[in-house]
Amino acid sequence: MNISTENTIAQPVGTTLERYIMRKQAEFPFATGELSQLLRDIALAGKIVNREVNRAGLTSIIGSMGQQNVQGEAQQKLDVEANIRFIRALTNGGEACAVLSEEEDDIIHTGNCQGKYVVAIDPLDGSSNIDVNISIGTIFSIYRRVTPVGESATRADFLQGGRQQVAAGYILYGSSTMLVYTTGHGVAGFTYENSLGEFFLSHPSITIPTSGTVFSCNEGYWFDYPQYVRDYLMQCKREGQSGRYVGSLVADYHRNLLTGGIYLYPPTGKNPNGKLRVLYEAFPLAFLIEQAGGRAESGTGPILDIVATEFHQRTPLFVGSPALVERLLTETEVAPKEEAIEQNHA
Ligand code: AHM
Ligand code: MG
Repeated sequence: MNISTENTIAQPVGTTLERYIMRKQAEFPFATGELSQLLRDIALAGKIVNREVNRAGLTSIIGSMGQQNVQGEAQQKLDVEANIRFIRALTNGGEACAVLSEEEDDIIHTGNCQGKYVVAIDPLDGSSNIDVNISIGTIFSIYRRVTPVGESATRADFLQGGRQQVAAGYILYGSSTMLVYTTGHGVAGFTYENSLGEFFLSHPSITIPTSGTVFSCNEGYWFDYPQYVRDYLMQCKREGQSGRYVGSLVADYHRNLLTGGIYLYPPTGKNPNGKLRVLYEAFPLAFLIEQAGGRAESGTGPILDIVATEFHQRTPLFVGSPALVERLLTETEVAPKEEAIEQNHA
């Protein structure tokens, strides 16, 4: 039987995440496989969280924990479970010496002092959408540690600056579950096949369209937005562009990545530094977007140029198609130079 007959009778299932990671690792002669293992650990925890997200309505997992996380936000039960799942996978995997999570005040030492990497993670982003069956996500960022292997990780391992990331990605728990990641050589996307329990390569080389007709922001804060943001949005509306806002960063970001668009979380009166966190929301998404040909800015400079000084530091975020971000920054009276924002940039 020739290959084409074979393929007609039994269609190939495609490239698994596992095989893709191995292939990529083989392209780098000095790769030791540790980063590959880390990505596998994250994918494994993602599969488990995906299972819980899918069953959420049937189990007693939806609803609030009745407590707040370190940032004063109400914790959902799934927030807490996802946090446990990712930390456990990274601990058991052995490659990460420490983890910074949105759900924890301080870094978590995994006990793997020989591990060369640290991971910053938002285990379940879009908490307010958990109970209403709307897409949510996981966002992660990986650094090579700067402290000596064999010792305990310190703050310095996490506060290295956005351009020091060695890998970053997200998992979108949506109508399909997808894992999208970069190691600094382009962006690849994988779709989860439930019946086989595997992620398969579905988007081999993601590039964001140069421009687009979608703007994504919470317009409820309109009167609290800086004038340059309002001017930009007015321009979008005059042109008949579409407003699309799920309120889950990963979902809004993913749509704009594939179709072109801009996501805005500007500084507001309530949150003068924006709402989104530098280390496990803005940095990984900025790394991915630059790898996909897009831009991510804070209003005072590229997101990746920020050098964070606090684990849970926030930043305004304007991310998406390069022409749209450029337009926001150049065609409007850009960014009053609020001190608070400026402090973010070294
Ligand atoms: P979370 O990390 O507590 O879930 O908050 C982050 C979320 C993002 O997913 C989303 O883009 C944003 O907060 C929505 O905020 P708002 O409700 O202010 O529009
Ligand atoms: Mg979040």
